[in-house]
Amino acid sequence: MFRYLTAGESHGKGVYVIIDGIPANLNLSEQDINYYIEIRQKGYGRGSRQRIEKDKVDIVSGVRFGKTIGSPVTVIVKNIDYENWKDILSISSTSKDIKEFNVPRPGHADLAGGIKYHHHDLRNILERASARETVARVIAGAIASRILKEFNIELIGYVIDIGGVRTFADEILTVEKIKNKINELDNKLGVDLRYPDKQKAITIIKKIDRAMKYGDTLGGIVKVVTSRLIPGLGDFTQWDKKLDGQIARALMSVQAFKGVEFGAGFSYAEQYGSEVHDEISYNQAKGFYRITNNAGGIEGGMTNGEPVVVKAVVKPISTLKRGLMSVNVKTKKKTKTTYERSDTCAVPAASVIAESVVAIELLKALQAKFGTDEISEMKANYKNYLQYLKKY
Ligand code: EPS
Repeated sequence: MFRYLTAGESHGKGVYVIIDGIPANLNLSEQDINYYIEIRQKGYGRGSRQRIEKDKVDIVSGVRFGKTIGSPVTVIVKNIDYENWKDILSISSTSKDIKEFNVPRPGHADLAGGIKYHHHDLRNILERASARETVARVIAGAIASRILKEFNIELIGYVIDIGGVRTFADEILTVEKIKNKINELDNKLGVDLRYPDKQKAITIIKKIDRAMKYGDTLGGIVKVVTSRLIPGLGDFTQWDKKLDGQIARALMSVQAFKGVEFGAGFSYAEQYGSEVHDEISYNQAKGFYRITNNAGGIEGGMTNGEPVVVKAVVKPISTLKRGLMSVNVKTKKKTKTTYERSDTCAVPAASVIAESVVAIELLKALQAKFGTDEISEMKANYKNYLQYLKKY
């Protein structure tokens, strides 16, 4: 089954990912992956680091003559900025001239990580806690999406809120329509927002500009929507096999993500059961289906046939130009946080990361049902299930 480990410091030599459990005989190219990691780099409100990095992947194992061979796939991305950090992040030499990072940023891993690992130079924490690591997750997600495509499973991660400017213009739209809408709007406005509402997009741009001007940052809400899925992915029989639990965990593990909701989510609390449960219909062409999708496509930890719909909230970036009050971990003196550079808003990038981690969890559920070793074998098993569904 698909599993992966990531490594690399934000300003170290590169980002690395080893992925196990990719079926053999899948066509896989570096372009398939670069497509996603280029999108991850974009987004209105990103900082100057993204002008330095031009992320490009290098597949170094597990692929031969354009096809996976069943062994672990290793992918690396070089950090171009490493040239400027060679001394600070040197593997061997130590220099007295290196300035330590001793003032933890509220909202970041700095303080808890420093205490936990006995470090007072908090660079040892922030380098790995950095969202630069998400390059690796998007690589894994791109490969997962590549496999899902073989089963006609599509998904899209996009933005529905930045700084409280919330759109509902995407509701009831299919993956393809959402994709068209966000691409069309980004082209029209000449920005990368991945947001489907023109009027409100202009308000968001102004809000990000204002945050930038005042040395502040902004968060938002991202949403991932899939195409209609087969029922029965995931499992109700054991707590850790529940697909919604797996997706929620994957999303919550992304840097800066603070909450997740499926379908109607927290608004379930405000309504009667008669208002929210998705009543069941049947016709021969479609099989069982629902008119509404308040469940977000998952009931009892399993897909119910409708699209999976999940949202996640991303907190504002915790590195603020204007600074926040903190305490120096060496001197114990009260002081403002220091600033070198950072993003003002990374919500559009977060939406691609969300899409990636959801793709990985969906693929794992697909593999649990249809196998892992070889792509045509998985497809044959899948086809068999589709035939069974017609008869059920
Ligand atoms: C990050 C801080 C910024 C971001 C970085 C995540 O980097 P720097 O400290 O080099 O300016 O740009 O994100 C990326 C490098 C990336 O590729 O997404 C942080 O502290 O989390």
